[in-house]
Amino acid sequence: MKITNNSFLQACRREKADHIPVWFMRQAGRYQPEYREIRKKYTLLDICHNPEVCAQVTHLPVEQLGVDAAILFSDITLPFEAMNIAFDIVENKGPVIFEPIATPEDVSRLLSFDASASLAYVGESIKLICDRIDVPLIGFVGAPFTLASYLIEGGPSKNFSKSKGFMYNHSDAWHQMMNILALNMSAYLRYQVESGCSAVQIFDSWVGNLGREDYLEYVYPHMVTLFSAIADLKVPKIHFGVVTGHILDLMRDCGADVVGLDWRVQVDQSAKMLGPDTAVQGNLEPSAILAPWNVLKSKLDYLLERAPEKGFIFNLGHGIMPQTDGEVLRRITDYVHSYGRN
Ligand code: 1CP
Repeated sequence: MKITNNSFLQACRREKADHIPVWFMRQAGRYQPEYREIRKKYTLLDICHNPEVCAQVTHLPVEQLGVDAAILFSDITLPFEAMNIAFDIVENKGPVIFEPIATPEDVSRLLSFDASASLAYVGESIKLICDRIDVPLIGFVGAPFTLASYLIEGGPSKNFSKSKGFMYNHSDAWHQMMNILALNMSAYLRYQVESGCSAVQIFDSWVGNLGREDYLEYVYPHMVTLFSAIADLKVPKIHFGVVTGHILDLMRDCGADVVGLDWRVQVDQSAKMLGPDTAVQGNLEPSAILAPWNVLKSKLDYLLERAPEKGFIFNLGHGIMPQTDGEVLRRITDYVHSYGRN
C-alpha cells in the first residue's frame, strides 16, 4: 500500500505537517486483549519468526489507535541468534542470555552476520506489513551499549555493575565488542530499510546509566560508527534512551535526525538545547495514562504547549505499560491530532 499519511516523516524532517504525528513505544503489546490472545498460541519469538503473525501484530495498533506510524514487531535481542548467542525472552522478566559474555576471550564468540540471509524472515515481515499499511513503518535496533548490557549481565539489570566492570577492566575487549555490535546493527538497519522501512529508531534504552565522560569514551565512538554506516540511507534516524538529559547533545552529534526524549526532561528546554536542525520525539510520562482524564489532559496540554511547532513527534517518554487502557491511548491520539485546530 502507498503511504498516504506523511505527517510522521514530515515532522522527522522538520517540515510542517497538517497535524502533530503520534505513535507509542510498545504500541503492540500486553495492554491489548488481542495481543494477549495471540500470545497464548505463540511465544514472543514465535511471533517475530512468523511474518504473517508479525504483520498482524504490527498492524493492530495502527487500526485501533489511529497512530501515524507503525513499528515493526520485534525485539532488540532478535539479532543475537544470528550472532551465535543463545537466549530466550522469559515471561515477566525479559531477555535472558544462556552464556553471558564474562571474559575478554568470550567476545570472539560474537559473529558478524549477513542480515539478508540470517534475518530473512524480518525482511519478509516488513514487506507484508508495508503491503497493508498506509503509514510509514519504523524499523529498529538496540544500540551497542544496551545490547552489550544484556550480553554481559545475562538479563535485565538495575545497576549495570557487570557491564561497567567489564568496560573498565577490559577496555580493549569492550571496544571490540561494541564495534562488532555497531557494524552488525548498521547492516541490520540497512536490510530493514531495503525491505521497506521508512524510518529507523536506535534504542539505547539503558545508556543513561553512564556519566557523560564514560559515554564519550566507551559509547560515543561506536554510535558514530553505527550512524556513519547508515548515513547514506535517506530515511530519518531516531535516537532514544532513558534518563539521557545529560547526554542529549551527544546523542544528536552521533548523527541522529530525531532525538527521543524520556519523560524526565522538559520538551522546550531539550528542543532549544538540541537546536534548529534536530527534531524531537516524546515524552509523556507513561504512568500519566493511568490518571483520570482531567489530570492526563493537563499533562498533555503542558507538553503540547511547549512542543516545537515544527519537528515534533508525540510519543511517550518510554514504553506503554501493560495495565494501560487502549481506549485512553485512542483518546490521547485524537486529542493530539486535533490540538491547535480549534
Ligand atoms: O511477551 C511479551 O509480550 C513481553 C513484552 C515484550 C514486548 C511486547 C518484550 C520483552 N519485547 C517486546 C517487543 C518489543 N521490544 C518491541 C516491539 C513492540 C512495539 O514497540 O510495539 C520493541 C520496540 C522492543 C524493544 C526493546 N526490547 C527494548 C527497547 C525499548 C525499551 O523498552 O526501552 C528493550 C530494552 C527490550 C528488551 C526487552 N524485551 C522484553 C522486555 C520485557 C524487555 C526489557 C527488559 C529489561 O527491563 O531489561
